[in-house]
Amino acid sequence: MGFPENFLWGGAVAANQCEGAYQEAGKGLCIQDVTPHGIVGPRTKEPTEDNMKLVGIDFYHRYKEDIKLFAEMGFKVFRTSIAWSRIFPNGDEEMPNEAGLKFYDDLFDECHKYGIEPLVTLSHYETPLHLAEEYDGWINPKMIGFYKNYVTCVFRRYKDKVKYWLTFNEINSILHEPFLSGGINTPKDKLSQTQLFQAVHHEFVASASAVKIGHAINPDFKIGCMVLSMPVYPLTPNPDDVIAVMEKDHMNMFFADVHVRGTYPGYVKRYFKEHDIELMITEEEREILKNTVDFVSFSYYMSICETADKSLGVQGKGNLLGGVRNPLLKESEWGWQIDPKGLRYVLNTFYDRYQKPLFIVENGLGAVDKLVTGNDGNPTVEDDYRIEYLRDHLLQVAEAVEDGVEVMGYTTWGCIDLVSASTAELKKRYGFIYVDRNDDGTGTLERYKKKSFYWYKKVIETNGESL
Ligand code: BGP
Repeated sequence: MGFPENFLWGGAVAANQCEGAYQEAGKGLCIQDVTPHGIVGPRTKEPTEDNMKLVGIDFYHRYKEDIKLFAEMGFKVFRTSIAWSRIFPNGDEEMPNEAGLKFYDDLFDECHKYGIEPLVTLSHYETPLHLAEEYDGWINPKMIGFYKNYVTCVFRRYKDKVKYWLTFNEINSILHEPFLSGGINTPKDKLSQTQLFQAVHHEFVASASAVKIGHAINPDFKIGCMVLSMPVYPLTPNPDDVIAVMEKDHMNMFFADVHVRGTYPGYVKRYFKEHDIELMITEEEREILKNTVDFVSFSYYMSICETADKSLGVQGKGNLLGGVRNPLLKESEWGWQIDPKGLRYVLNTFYDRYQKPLFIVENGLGAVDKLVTGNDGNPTVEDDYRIEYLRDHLLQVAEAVEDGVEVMGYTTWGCIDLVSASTAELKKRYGFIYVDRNDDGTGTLERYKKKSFYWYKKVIETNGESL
């Protein structure tokens, strides 16, 4: 049992959660810059000092040091995003901001210096604020044009530096977090289902357009979709629960289905009909959707249960999708239920359905870490819990490979500590590298290697043999 040769081992971050420098070199504000307390908290129009994302972990200034550490672990791939508002500060300009483009030139060069392949998310929960306020985000069809202008610009600029691209981070999360995921400024409770699915449709068209544009610029580009995966299990063997699972799953699979098959599936058409959802879809757009992705990527943190009988089961805190708690699983300190076998299940499900290469672009454990003094006298974290989490998941990836699933690579989420997307805290740490920064804004921003750093280095060195 083993991992394929050339397996892309690495780690993942997103610009808005690590870069900081939110106003530097001509950058415009993005929606995250005005979200002080995470997606569940209040929003303000002006950036506030208590928004951790404004400083992040200062990756913008320290990326050389960080990439050197990734290289020391042996990373083959590094997933990050381009902050759209560094390139087009308002999002609707014609001409890009050269200083923003230059930053990513330098960043990608630094990766290549160590033989690390960049994997770039084009839009990771960081829509330019102006597009949210002026156009109401992806509800507006004009967004397709702005996005096309942006992706054309970065595809051209980095055509020899970046090969792997993801069009939208966790595109299915728009149904649950329309502001964070879709830059939709209208409050969630005022949105109609038609508006929401129209926004989804605009993103589909934008994503398929990116595939078309990207392949025309460089036929070697590998462009994938990215979905939040969360297997759903029936809470009981009652067939009604099985059907409830199927329906919940449909709403999730719908997103990858359109990206891979290029058309709307029948079960969604039925859902639209039964919920009086009428979308504006042109013939031209139907044609564009046929530009399907080269691979499917996803995040995986947990599974959930579903039941038709709403009096049964307890709602879990969940990731963005919520769901009924599985009574058999343990959970993280944030209530995310830990289920390594669910990862094998997801990999098999996607592969059976699509027969496309798969890329696990997020997986990891958010935990409170305690800094101690290591044997060498340097600060470190004895994060055996993180090692156990990652090992258990990777063993299931190996099982899936044995099942015949084509897995391109694996990037752990938050390979260096960063600001949480859902809570905007830094105490929810995922990294192999500890960053000395606290939620009250104190800390030197120094980087320290955790125990898991050495563990992951060995895993990569042995291509998974040492697990
Ligand atoms: C995913 C997002 C990431 C990331 C991760 C962990 O939903 O794509 O941006 O942050 O989850 O979530 P959190 O930061 O809330 O712990």
